[in-house]
Amino acid sequence: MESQSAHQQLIELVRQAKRIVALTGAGVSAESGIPTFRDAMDGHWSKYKPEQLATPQAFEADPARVSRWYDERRLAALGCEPNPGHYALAELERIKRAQGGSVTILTQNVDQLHQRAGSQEVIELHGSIIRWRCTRTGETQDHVEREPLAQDYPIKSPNGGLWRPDVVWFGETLPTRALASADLACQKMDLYLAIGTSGVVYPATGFIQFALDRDIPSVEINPQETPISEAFFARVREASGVYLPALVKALL
Ligand code: BJW
Repeated sequence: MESQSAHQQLIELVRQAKRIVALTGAGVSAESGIPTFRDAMDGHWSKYKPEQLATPQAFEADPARVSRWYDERRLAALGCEPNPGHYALAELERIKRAQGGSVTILTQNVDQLHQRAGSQEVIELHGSIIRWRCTRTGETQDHVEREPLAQDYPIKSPNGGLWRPDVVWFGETLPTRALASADLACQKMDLYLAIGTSGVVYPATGFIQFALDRDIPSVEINPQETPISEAFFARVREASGVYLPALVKALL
């Protein structure tokens, strides 16, 4: 979306839309200082691939390593603030709600920054890194404390289980309720946005098919091309923290 007229067209698309669905990914939090999922490894972790740690098999093989990685990422997320992209989406939701519409965020992010920015309709497709779950009972606990959860990992629960982050790993199914809510939102949407996601992970990346099947306009907002860029009606090659505030400002 290079030219001024294309930019104006997109503003009109958003202005006219009543029910917007925005799929978000790690790129939306990049400007908050949280590395994207596929860039997430540095220092001690540089010898691992994130895909190798984000699996039930990795947790089974080395629960200490996986728990430590997630606790470090939990602390990093808590130490970051929402950025102008998160706030713009929350503002867009307020605008659309005031007009009787909606903005539903389907987020693959586990950092809860959309909620902290004030977005109300946020569906966490891949869970939350702030919430941890007992492997034995399924009980969950929120951990907003800004100190490590343990000195020694893995973290044992009182009933003989282990605490693991309440996130969705590769090979695990997404929470049924989140998927059902996402499907419902997609069935009602009249504009689909995919923001800051590489578009390689299913089932989230498949939501574009809803838009294609129903001739609903769709926009990808990502500084980089993705494997599914061509499926979108329009593409914006800008950072979300720059583009979204400008878009929302243009609506006012
Ligand atoms: C910016 C920016 C800026 C940078 N502004 N943008 C073969 C074919 C099809 C499917 C499968 C298959 N084999 C296996 C599967 C299924 C599998 C899958 O999709 N695998 C693919 C890798 C092929 N999916 C699953 O297993 C899912 N479950 C499932 O399908 O259940 C049924 C089933 C079970 C068993 C077998 C088959 C089916 C579960 C997926 C769970 C994903 N979980 C993770 C980890 C969560 C916890 C954690 O954070 O550690 O979720 S993986 C990881 O990827 C994380 C992310 O949410 C997710 C998506 O990544 P995202 O957000 O797109 O981040 P990046 O880093 O990839 O991209 C960032 C983007 O931002 C880039 O494009 C940048 O350009 C951009 N960017 N700065 C805007 N400022």
